[in-house]
Amino acid sequence: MELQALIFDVDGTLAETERDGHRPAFNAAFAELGLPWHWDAARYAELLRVAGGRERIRHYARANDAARAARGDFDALVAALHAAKTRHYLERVRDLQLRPGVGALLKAARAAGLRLAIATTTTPDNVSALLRAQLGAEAPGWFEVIAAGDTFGAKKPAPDVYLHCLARLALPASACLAIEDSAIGLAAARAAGLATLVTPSAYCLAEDFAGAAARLPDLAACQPQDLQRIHAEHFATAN
Ligand code: XBP
Ligand code: MG
Repeated sequence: MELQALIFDVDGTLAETERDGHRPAFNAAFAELGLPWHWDAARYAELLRVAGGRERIRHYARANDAARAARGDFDALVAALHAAKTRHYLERVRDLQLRPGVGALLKAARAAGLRLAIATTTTPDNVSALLRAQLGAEAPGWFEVIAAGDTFGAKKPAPDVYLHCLARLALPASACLAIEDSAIGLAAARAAGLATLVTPSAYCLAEDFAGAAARLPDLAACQPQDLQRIHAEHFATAN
């Protein structure tokens, strides 16, 4: 089937948000709330296997600060940390830069008549703030579907957010191409039946991307026709 829509991941795919936004924001929140926690780059790369900020905090605390995680006020602490983290992230969003080729590809895809969607596990406000800050106030409107956060079922690597996008687009997976940066993102897209182009982000370079339709260092010089070729070759090989 002909390629009709692109479904973009956000964190790590549109920009190096994990390295330049989320990790510093988590650490700022830990400091603000007086916790003796700090996530360095190596630790954070491991923690990225757990999607979602609240889930990541819980996972880390259970493994590294079990006494605190067992306290009755732990849920309230996670909520307060995540709210502080989101505030710190939003303060940084203007300083983030899109990865090479992202802005040009979005514009070229629109001009070529491809439909656009977003499938991400991050907080919805983070997505619209990034799009507005880096692409202009009208940019969120370029996407027919922005599926973000935890309202669509299980987070990546579960396929739920992609299945939601496909349902809202009213397209079969075979008419779409997902663009991801991480192994859990690839797993989510593949579980939804999508051909997936991977452009690994800084913390995901060593991950296993078996099953990807293609792997590129970034989207620089990537044109809609390149995506059409990747999509067609994937389904030609799969059938
Ligand atoms: C990546 C993530 C996100 C962010 C944190 O999402 O795992 O959880 O690291 O975001 P994706 P929140 O690659 O799907 O865009 O703190 O807002 O949950
Ligand atoms: Mg990602």
